[in-house]
Amino acid sequence: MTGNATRPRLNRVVAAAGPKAPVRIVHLGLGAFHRSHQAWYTQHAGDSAEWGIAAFTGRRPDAAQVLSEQDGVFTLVERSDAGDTFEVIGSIVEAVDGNDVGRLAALLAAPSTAIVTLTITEAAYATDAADAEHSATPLGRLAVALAARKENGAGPLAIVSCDNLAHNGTVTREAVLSLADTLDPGFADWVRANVSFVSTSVDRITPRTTGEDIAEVAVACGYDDAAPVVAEPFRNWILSGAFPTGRPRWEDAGAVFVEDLEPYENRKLWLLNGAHSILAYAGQLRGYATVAEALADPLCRDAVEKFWDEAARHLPDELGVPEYRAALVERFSNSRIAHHLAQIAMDGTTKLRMRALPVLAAERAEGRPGDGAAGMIAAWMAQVTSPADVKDPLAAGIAEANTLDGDRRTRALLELLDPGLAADPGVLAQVHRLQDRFTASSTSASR
Ligand code: CS2
Repeated sequence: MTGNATRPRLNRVVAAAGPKAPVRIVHLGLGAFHRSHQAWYTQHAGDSAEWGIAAFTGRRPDAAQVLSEQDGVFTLVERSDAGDTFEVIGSIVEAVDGNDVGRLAALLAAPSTAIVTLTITEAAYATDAADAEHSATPLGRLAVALAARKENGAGPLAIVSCDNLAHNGTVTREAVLSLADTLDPGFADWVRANVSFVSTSVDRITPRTTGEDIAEVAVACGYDDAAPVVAEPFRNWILSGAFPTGRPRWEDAGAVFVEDLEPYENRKLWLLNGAHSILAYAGQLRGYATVAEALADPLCRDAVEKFWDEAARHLPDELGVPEYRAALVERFSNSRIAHHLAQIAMDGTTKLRMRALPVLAAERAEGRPGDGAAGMIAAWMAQVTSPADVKDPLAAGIAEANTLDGDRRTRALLELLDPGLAADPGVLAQVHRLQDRFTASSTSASR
C-alpha cells in the first residue's frame, strides 16, 4: 500500500510513545495470529516495558520487511457486529526474516532472552533428523540457535508452543531433543537440563488481513499502516509449565496458568477447531466461503452439533461445555469476520488427527459409532478431490488415493490419517457411507 501525501505513516504517529522494550522473547512464525494473540498479551502485561519480542517470519519472509519499515508497530482491529476498535501494538520490537539463522542464534545466545514462543503451524512439528543440519525448518533453526545458547553458557529458557497441537509442549520437546541429538549427543542432555517446554492452549479467531482492511484502517485512524491485523474481540490463553528465566505478567492480561492443560486443550481442539474443520470441508462442498455462512446452513450446523454432542461426553462437566458451545456459535456467527473456509481446510491430515480421531476413538471405546467424528473425516474425504485446492503435507498421498475408486479410495485416505482405522472394516464402511451426506444436492437438514 503506498502512502497518501496527507496521511502519516503509523510509526510517525506513535513514535512519541516511548522507548522500545528490550528483546527478551523470541518468536518464530510472525503471522497474523501471533500479532493478535501473544503480541497483544505481552503488550497488556503489567510489566510490558521489560518484555520486547523479536519475531521471525515463517512462510512469508516479506512480512518482516513490511513490519520493519514501520518499526514493528501495527494496528490491531477488534471486529464484532457492534463495530471496530483500534489499538496500536508495540510489543514486537524487531521483525526478522526467518532465514536469518545468524540473528536467531545471536538472540538465543544472549542471557537476557528468556522465552521462545512458536506459531509455526501444526504440520511443522513433524521433523526429521536432517532438519537441524540444513536449517531448513523452524525447529531445525531453533535447534541450531539453542546450540549457540549452550556454547555461550547463557543458561535456561522456556520454549512455548502456541500451535493447535495436542500436548504441544511434549511434542515440541521430543522434536527438539531428536534434532539436538543429531547435532551432538551431549547437546540433548543440555536441552533436557536447561529448556522448559511449556504447553499452551491458544485461541483467537484471526483471518488473513485483506487490502480492504488496510484501506479501512487508513480511513478510520488517519494514518497508513501496511500491516494491520483483524481479529475477533474474544481471546484466551491457558498455559502449563515453568519459566526458569521469568516471564511477562501475562495473567494481568487474562492468561491463565494451570497444572493440567489437557482438559482445556481438548475442549478447544475438539469443540472449536473440530467444528471449524467440519465447516471447512462440508461448507465448501455446499458452496460457502466463510465460517459464518457455513454455520447458517442447517446441514453443516447439524453436523457440528452432532460432533459436539459426542465430544462433550469426553470433557469434564466443570469446564462448562454448554456455555462454551453457545459462545462458539456466537463467535462463529460474527458476520463481520470473514474467516475463509479455504484457510482452515489446509493441512487436513495433521488437523483431523487431533480434532476427529480422539473423539471417534473415545466414542467407539464406549460402544457408540461416533458418527459425528466420522462425519468430519467423511467431509474431508468428500472435499479433497481437486489437487489444485489441496494444501497438505500429505498432498501426494491424497493425490494417489484420488486415483482409486469407491471404498479403495476411502481406505487409502483413512490410511493417511491412521493405518489402524483403515484396517477396521466398521470404520471404513461408516466413513464411506457418510461421504454422501455432504455431496448430496439437497439442502435439507434431515439425516
Ligand atoms: C482454525 C484455527 O485454521 C484453523 O485450523 O481452526 O486457526 C482457529 O481459527 C484458531 O485456533 C482460533 O483460535
